Amino acid sequence: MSGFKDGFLWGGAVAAHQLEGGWKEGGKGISVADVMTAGAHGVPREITDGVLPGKNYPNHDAIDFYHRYKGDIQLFAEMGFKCFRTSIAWTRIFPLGDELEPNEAGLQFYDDLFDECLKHGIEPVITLSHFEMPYHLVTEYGGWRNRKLIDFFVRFAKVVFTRYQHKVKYWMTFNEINNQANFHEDFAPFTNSGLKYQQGEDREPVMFQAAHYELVASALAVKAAREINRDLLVGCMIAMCPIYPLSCAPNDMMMAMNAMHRRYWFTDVHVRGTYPKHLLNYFERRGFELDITEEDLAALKQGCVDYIGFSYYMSFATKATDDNPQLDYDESKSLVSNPHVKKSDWGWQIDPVGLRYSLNWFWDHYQLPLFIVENGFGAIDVQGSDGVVDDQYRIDYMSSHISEMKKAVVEDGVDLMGYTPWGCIDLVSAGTGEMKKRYGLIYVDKDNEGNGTLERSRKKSFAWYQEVIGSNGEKL
Ligand code: P53
Repeated sequence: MSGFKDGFLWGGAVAAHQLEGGWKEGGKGISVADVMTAGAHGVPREITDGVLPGKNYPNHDAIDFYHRYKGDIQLFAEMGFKCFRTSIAWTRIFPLGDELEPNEAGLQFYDDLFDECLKHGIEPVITLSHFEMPYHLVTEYGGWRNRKLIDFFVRFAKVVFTRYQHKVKYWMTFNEINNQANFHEDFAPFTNSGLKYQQGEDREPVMFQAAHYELVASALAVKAAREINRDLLVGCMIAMCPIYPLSCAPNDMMMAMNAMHRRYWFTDVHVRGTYPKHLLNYFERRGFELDITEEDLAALKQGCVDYIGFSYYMSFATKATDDNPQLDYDESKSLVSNPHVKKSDWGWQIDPVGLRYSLNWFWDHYQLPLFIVENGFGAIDVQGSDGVVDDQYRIDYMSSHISEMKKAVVEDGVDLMGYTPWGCIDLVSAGTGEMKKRYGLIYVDKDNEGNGTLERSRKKSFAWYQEVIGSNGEKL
């Protein structure tokens, strides 16, 4: 017996902006992903002021899933997917974000998409906000620094919960809400929260304020889901990169603990509906005056999530330094290379054991069902003379991670709902905007410059994953 429960949700994961394309079709509005150019490893994506002529915006056309989804879902079904995680592009439903009425053409698109999944016995698993909020909410309201965003988000959530309640059971509110712990760079604040910082602005309290409004919005959405239909399950979504101490020096250990506090407090609020005291004390020490009302605190308590969805790609390491006596964590400065693990071509540390550790960490802290909603290996794939990508490295990555995940379930007793590897079909990288950083089990013929036939083909990993699912995780 493999230890994975009956009905274990094997599948794959994507996000609307990274594969759909059709950026102006069906009345869709411009999202934050539509104003980001292509970058590369070490070259950040440029966030432009609106859509400018002559720039390369890879998300505009992506892999044209908007028109090709039927064929793609057919391929997922062939692999045996039990579920498919994608997001609803907020801008298809509310093109500007602040309208009172939704856009019917957008709603119809997702009706058709979910029907197509269900026809093949594939359960949709849906993220509400995955790096694709309406750009209008950035220019008119300053993104999530504005309390008004709570109402706009909750309206969006209620519309889609109501519309799809009989087609979609599993939901998540904000994708990788904790990426913005890395607030010194521009990418995470913008993709998470539509934040653009002024020159010289103190970024940290702005991030905490935006995150607070999101957590309140998330809680209100959870509450609304329960009122609409008791059967809906709503989770949070956390980017889990466990942070190890570089050594067993006591201060390195404390540094790692503080780093975990500063990156994962979001989960405490989602799960327990209260702020951890260490964070409130930190706000006080730093003199941050945040707009957190009694009403907000009551809302947080009423909207605790049903499960914890998380991504896992890599682990981090940190150490104490003399210039940081308080052992404060600053993600842009505090991370060090771990000499015990290898790295991908994009510098992501490959650590399958870290997945078992992460599963146990979440389970020990929260005792809520867990769902691995992203995991995978971004690599440069080359088609062989027969047209097939021999991606043994991806099989090795996934198989070693699934094997650790199995230990967490069978030996450690963690309650795991499912596993949906990221980018099950090649798509646009979020971090770099490249096509070249591929995760798929299905190859898509398109390059960084946008050339290619968009034809789909099965990689070696396709048949491998089909066997994994077919054997419920026995054959790795
Ligand atoms: P890309 C950073 C760290 C961990 C996960 O990432 C991250 C990021 C942001 O880049 O993002 C998630 O495409 C995210 C997906 C994304 C995937 O990981 O940069 O939820 O949208 O595509 C992989 O290689």
